[in-house]
Amino acid sequence: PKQAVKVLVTGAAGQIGYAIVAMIARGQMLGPDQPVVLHMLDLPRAADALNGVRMELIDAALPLLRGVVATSDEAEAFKGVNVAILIGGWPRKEGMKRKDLIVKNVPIYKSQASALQQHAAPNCKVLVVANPANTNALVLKEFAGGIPAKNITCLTRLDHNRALGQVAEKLNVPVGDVKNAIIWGNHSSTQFPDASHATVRTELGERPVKELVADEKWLREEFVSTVQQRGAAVIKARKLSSSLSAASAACDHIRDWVLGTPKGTWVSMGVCSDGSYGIPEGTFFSFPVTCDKGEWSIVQGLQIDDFARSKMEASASELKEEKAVAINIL
Ligand code: NAX
Repeated sequence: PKQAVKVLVTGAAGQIGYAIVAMIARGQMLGPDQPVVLHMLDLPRAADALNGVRMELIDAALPLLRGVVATSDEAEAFKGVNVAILIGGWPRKEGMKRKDLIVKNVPIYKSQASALQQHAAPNCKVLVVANPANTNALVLKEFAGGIPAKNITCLTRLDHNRALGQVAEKLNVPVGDVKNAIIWGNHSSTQFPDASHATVRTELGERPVKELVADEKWLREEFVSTVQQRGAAVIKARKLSSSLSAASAACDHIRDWVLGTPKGTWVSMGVCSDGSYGIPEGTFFSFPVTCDKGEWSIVQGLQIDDFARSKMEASASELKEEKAVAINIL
């Protein structure tokens, strides 16, 4: 029998937290035969709600779930964890600028970096979901010295999945037949959703989305803006931000990282740049990656035209500005 993996979810009393803990305990993140122990962290003011989530997890009688820790103590929450999904943070309120969001969240991520370094398993894999996700990941890297930079990532898989979904809707094909979209850059409205390398499985083999859509304007304009603005559209419709899709994407991200991407398929992950595609080293940027044996690597050699280049540069320069704001307050 496999040993249980300890998975930390921060902000576990929140919306995404509520959706993701059940997914993890049902094997959607680490596989259907992998037992887990859930560590859930939230603020003291959410302690009652968190305890309610703990009770529901027990009541769901989930066979893979081998234990639940519900706490507002960072040290206890991070103790020995192998996977950390960091969702907790200061939420964006109406009228709040991106800069204010950075100012509120950077100190939280500095504190969590030291908890991570002191208490987590040394090979812990970290996924930052909380916004500003890329900059929070950068802060973690800077302040969690003991954890290798390659173990720290941020979530752009939701944007990636949204891109696959838009192509599937446009072509009226099952989303499972669409692959190799790319999200480049920041998890923000400057991200560049790129379908120029994506393909669809057809009876005649794999065909480029570019050819099947045959509408350059849709691919460069409507597709890009729909994916960029999808989060806002969900808020408008639901009066709440994306949560089930965010939780599902976080499971996809960790599952592919740990268990590997299928041959010929890549996914988007926010990772620390090694200078690939001219993106400054050390920037947390979303790239196409493949994963094998628990390690991601950036897909190399894709053609980047002037249109793509300018979009990637705009997102990289926004990340540079976010970094400057973060450094200023640290
Ligand atoms: P909620 O406000 O429902 O939940 C956040 C939870 O975090 C709350 O329970 C709060 O008490 C807790 N929290 C706050 N500070 C904490 C701390 N220092 N330690 C532990 N817990 C803390 O937000 P929710 O809708 O679940 O969204 C969570 C985060 O995900 C937000 O930052 C949001 O912007 C971000 N998102 C990121 C996405 C991505 O693709 N990267 C998409 C979805 C989502 O918008």
